[in-house]
Amino acid sequence: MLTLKVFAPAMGQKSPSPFSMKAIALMQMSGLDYQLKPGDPRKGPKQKLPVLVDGNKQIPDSTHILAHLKKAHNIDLDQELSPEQMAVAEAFRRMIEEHLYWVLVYSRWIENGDEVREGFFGSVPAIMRKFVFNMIVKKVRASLYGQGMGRHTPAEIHAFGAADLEAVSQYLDTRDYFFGDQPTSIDATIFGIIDSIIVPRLDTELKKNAISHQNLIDHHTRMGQHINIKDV
Ligand SMILES: N[C@@H](CCC(=O)N[C@@H](CS)C(=O)NCC(=O)O)C(=O)O
Repeated sequence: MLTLKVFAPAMGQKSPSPFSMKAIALMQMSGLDYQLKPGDPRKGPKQKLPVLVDGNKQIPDSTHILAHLKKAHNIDLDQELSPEQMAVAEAFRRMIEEHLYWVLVYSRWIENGDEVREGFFGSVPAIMRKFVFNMIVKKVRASLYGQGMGRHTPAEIHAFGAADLEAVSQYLDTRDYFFGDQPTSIDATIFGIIDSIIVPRLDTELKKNAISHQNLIDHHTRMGQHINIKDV
């Protein structure tokens, strides 16, 4: 039996991470039998989640999980794509996962710290909660600075988020899914990030921006129905 380890549900999401939501979408799209388990990133091979456990193998990273589905289970979610579409998908995936993701991190941990602290660490005794949260925020700030996003002003960061969402929305256009009427792995990536932007009850510029693109909201709803997210 396959096991997908993700962050436990929080802030209204099945898992409060775009990569975990993407991995859930990929597993649902694969049609394979699997169980979902809350994981601890510190115990994972790369200290991050999601991790797929397949027998005695651990596969960390949503990209490697996608590749594993193809290699080990002969399930290629992108088999209908042309080489050109594969290239476009790869470029959008990098933009979402290596750029837009950091705008999301900023909007959560830096701009909405109080809500995120209660949403993520509500079960931690109150006396410890601020301490644990402050320690993590320190690490998040350092990561944001190291990656580069954290060196910009709030207005600049909001503009980066708006431009990335605009690009996804423009390319998606009026199609049901990114490349037509059938979802592929890039739709799982888009689902993961949009879910993480719009589902938590946080008042962010990024969310305002996302919900101004009706085709992104419709895509999120459509993907949610396609993968039966309510039943996960
Ligand atoms: N490239 C990885 C990224 C996974 C990732 O960044 N996960 C974050 C949560 S969104 C994480 O586990 N962070 C824990 C930590 O950094 O301590 C993937 O695609 O799975």
